[in-house]
Amino acid sequence: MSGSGNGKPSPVLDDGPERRLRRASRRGFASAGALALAGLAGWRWLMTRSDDGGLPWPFRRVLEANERLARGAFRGSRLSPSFPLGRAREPRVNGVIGLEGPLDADAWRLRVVGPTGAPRALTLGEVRAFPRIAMTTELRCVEGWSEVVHWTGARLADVARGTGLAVRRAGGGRLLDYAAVETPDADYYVGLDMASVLHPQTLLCYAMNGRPLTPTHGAPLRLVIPVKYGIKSLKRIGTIRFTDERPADYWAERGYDWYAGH
Ligand SMILES: Nc1nc2c(c(=O)[nH]1)N[C@H]1C(S)=C(S)[C@@H](COP(=O)(O)O)O[C@H]1N2
Ligand SMILES: [Mo]
Repeated sequence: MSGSGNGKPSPVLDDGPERRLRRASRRGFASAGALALAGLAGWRWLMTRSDDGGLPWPFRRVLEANERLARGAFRGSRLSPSFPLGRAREPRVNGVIGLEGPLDADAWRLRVVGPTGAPRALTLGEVRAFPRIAMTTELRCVEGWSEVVHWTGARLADVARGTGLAVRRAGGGRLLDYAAVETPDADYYVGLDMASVLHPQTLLCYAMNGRPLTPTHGAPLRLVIPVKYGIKSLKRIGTIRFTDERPADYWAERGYDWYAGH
C-alpha cells in the first residue's frame, strides 16, 4: 500500500530536493531577516538606555556581574604570581595622564586624608621608612600586553595603618570601604576597595628593577597593584583619601570596569 498507488509520482506529493531547498532558503532568508531586525532593535534598545558611568546601563550591569565574580574569587591571601628576578624587564611607558606638568621633587609630599583626624603629608623619606618590600610580578594592561617587573616599596596597608586615617572613628573603629588615589594635579585618579588596599602585594613603589623610578614611570612614588589591571597602578601619586563613598575612577568613567580585577 502506498499513497500514489499507481506507481507514478504525484505532482502534488512530489517535493523534489530542489524545491525543498528553495523553500528552505526562503524560510531561512526570512528568519535571518527577522533575526537581523530583532538584533538591530535590540542594539538600538541597548544604545538608548540611560547612561550609567559612561555606558548604557545593561552593559554596566554586565560589568557589575563580572565585578561580583572577581570579588567572590578574591581573597586577601590570593597572591598574584611571582616570577624569578631574571624575568624582569623594563615595561613600556603607558599613559602619562597626570604626569605632564613638572614635578618639584623637594616640595613633593604624599598627602593622606581620612574623615577623622588631621591629614598627613609624608616625605619620601617617611614612606621609605616603612618596611621595604620587594616583589617581581606581572604588570598587565587591559590593552593586551604584560611585562614582568621587579618593584620595591612600602605596603599601602602599612601606610594606611601607620597613619590611622583609614578608620571611621578616630583612634579605631571599623575600616572605611575605599581609598581614592590621585596624581598631584588630580588629572588621573583611581578608586580601590579596602580589601585591595590591604592586599600584601599592593605597594607604594619608589624603585623599579632596582633603580629609582623615572619620571614617566611615576617618580617619586607610584602605586603598584598586581591583582588589578595596570590602569589602577597610578603613577606619580599625590593623595590617598580614605572614604566610605566609592571613589571616582578615570577609566571607569570611560567605560571600563571600576573593579578591574583579573
Ligand atoms: N598617572 C598615571 N598613572 C598611570 C597611567 C596614566 O596614564 N597616568 N596609566 C596606567 C596604565 S593604563 C598602565 S598599563 C600603567 C603602565 O605603567 P608603566 O607606564 O610604568 O608601564 O600605568 C598606569 N598608571
Ligand atoms: Mo594599561
